[in-house]
Amino acid sequence: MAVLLSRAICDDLMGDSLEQWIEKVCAGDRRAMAKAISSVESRDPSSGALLRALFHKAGKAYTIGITGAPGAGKSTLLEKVATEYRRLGKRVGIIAVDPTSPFSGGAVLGDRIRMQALSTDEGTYIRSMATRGQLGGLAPAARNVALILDAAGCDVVFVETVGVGQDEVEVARLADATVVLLVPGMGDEVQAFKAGVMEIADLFVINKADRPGAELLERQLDVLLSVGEGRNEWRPPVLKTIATTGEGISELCEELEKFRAATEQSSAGQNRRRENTRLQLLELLRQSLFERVAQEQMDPKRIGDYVEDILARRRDPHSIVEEMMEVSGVGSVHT
Ligand SMILES: Nc1nc2c(ncn2[C@@H]2O[C@H](COP(=O)(O)OP(=O)(O)OP(=O)(O)O)[C@@H](O)[C@H]2O)c(=O)[nH]1
Ligand SMILES: [Mg+2]
Repeated sequence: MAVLLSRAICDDLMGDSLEQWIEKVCAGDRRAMAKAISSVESRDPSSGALLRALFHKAGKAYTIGITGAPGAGKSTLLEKVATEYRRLGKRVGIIAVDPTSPFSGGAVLGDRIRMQALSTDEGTYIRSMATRGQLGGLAPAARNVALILDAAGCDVVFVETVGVGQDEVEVARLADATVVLLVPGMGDEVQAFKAGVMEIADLFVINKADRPGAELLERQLDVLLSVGEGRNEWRPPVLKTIATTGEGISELCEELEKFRAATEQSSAGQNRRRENTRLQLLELLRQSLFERVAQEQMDPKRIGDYVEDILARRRDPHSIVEEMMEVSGVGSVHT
């Protein structure tokens, strides 16, 4: 796949200064972008300076989170929506957050991405990200990758996550707009409630509307939404799509643009951006603190010893964490 990074590509850019590298990223140079993303994902020493510089070049992209149950058709839908934005001349970035199977131990790249047509397109950049191994959390990592794509000139950045856990829900929420994908006949309306997904949806999409039960699900959603009506400025629309044929895709794009226009100036939109920024700041602080401690003390052997101590009730976890913080010079938790 063209978007995957190879060691040779990294070496290719080794001669660049940080300034040249940043310049290339902002010019949309794919190799520079790939290197930037890898650098940020592995949190290598150059990533901090890079992110600081890119922050001032970013801020123009419309980020759209799309979440839903495994196999709901997110990737199929995304390919169609992205193609529509490409038709309008927009540059598109796609981050596919790939739930790492505990059995395979690594992300199965490409397997879950049904975007062959787009992967060779000049104006589209697709990147897969593993859920596991993101030191400091998935949401900050995804946010950083989105920032790079934004700085690189992507007008729209999509983040696809499987809506199974809190992490994924958080990732979907970091976007400017969150699309929740449901499919008929899966008891999704109940699932959505459980995962707290109802609250984060700006738009509902009933995909696989060619299947029986789409109207029923639509009615159920309408009832649920009418309960919250009047409380918010924006009532999430419910759209029906058949991602495989492209039915309903242009309507979805229209709604996405409507939402964008509605939230750009509104107080609800401003509140959301403010809340997102607050979360981001706190995440970053948490990540920085974690890494300061982690570098010195996250040795698996040492952690293993602590675990044994706690299991045997020789020590309590609170005082161990206190001690780790103190040794790292972060200070005491209970100051
Ligand atoms: N009948 C029908 N099938 C669909 C539709 N949309 C997607 N599919 C099929 O559903 C399957 C899963 O589609 P994906 O796009 O990979 O779903 P996903 O949500 O991205 O899946 P994960 O990333 O693995 O969670 C594929 O076989 C698609 O062809 C639809 O509207 N109708
Ligand atoms: Mg997918």
